[in-house]
Amino acid sequence: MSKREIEGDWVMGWPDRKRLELNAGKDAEGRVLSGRTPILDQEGLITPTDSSYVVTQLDMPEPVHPDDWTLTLGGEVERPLRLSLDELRNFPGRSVRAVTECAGNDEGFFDYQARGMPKPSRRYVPDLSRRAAMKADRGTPGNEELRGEMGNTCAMSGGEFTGVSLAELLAHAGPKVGAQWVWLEGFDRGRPDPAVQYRSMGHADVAIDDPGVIHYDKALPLAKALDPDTLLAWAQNGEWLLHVHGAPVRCIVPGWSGNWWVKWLSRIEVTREMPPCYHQTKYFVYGATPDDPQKPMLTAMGVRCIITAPLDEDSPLERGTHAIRGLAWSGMGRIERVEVSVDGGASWRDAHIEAPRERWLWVRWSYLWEANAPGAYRLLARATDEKGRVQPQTPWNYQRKHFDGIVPSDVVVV
Ligand SMILES: Nc1nc2c(c(=O)[nH]1)N[C@H]1C(S)=C(S)[C@@H](COP(=O)(O)O)O[C@H]1N2
Ligand SMILES: [Mo]
Repeated sequence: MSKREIEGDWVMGWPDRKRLELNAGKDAEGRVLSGRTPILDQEGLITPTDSSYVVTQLDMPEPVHPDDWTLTLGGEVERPLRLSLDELRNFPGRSVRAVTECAGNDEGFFDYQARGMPKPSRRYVPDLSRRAAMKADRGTPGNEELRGEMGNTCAMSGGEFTGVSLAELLAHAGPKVGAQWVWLEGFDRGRPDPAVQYRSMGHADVAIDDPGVIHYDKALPLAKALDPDTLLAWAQNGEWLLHVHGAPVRCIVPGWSGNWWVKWLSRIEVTREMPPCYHQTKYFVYGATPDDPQKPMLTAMGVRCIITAPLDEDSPLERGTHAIRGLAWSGMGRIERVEVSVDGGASWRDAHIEAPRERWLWVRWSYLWEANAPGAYRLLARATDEKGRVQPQTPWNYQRKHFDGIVPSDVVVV
């Protein structure tokens, strides 16, 4: 071993580089209630499970032993099902690699672009333990407090999920003519915390709905439920699903924001009409203002492209060659193109996209920049997906969901 020790962690008894670390919010017993991915430190495409972000809208449920778990599938079907985990695992399996992204991820960048607020940084994430404590005492934050609140960021991770296609189960059960929705329910319960919605609005001076104590539920339109990549998964990254990620079984809905990926799944019901799920009709909706009569539910994400280096805080940069690097992904499939501008958008060049380019996973991209003249530079990156969509796709909305704008890196070369 060389005399110089690596500054980092000890792994398997040897000095090693620092491992990724989840930024976590914990309860008094040290149990994780929420977490954010250290995305700037991630190498490769798959986020290690321990560093994958964690979001829970209601109360974290008690774990259910896999042998005691059952899934029911009923409603508008010819043959209702009741399955144990072993029975579910006997259906033809499938693995999908996909990005999970919370609908409210990067919400602070909306304020930066639309309202001239300071630019957030993915290096600094909110104090999640403070938020967990706030959630526990159900306090409603005041407007002042919310203005000082840092927006949600780093609520995104890439993973490989293993399970069965929901379509296989539905085919077995036989949806009746007229069936339109597949209603998915988790066994977690709780009363939605008003602070969560106030934070996503950035102010607390409007009345919001209180549905009381509910199960977390979502109803997928039949077409998305029948997409073969929509899974019921029991494994993530080669291991059984962790409790915080919805064990024993959760839903995987590639391309659609995290709120569709129902965790702790226990009940499926096929219906003709959309059931009035709170997290589908009141929260996780678009709309220009809180009283906008048009509040469509969120579905597919827009087109995302983020610069991971260099960031504003890496400035000043030495003159010379710099790799501009980042990640790009889309809610509607494969990334076909990434372009970079080093002159604030006056001209664009193609970046190199690293293989593989999977349909639902992000891609890594890079561009070698010859920064030979001192000065201030505005670096931009934008992506195009297989549907020809270029970012941004999602306009400002009052809960600041699905941000997919182009965020510059402003750097100085000396
Ligand atoms: N049962 C249940 N499923 C849920 C939630 C929840 O509160 N309860 N939160 C949703 C939200 S808003 C997100 S962003 C994702 C987060 O998944 P993760 O914690 O595995 O990253 O789970 C979704 N599935
Ligand atoms: Mo979310």
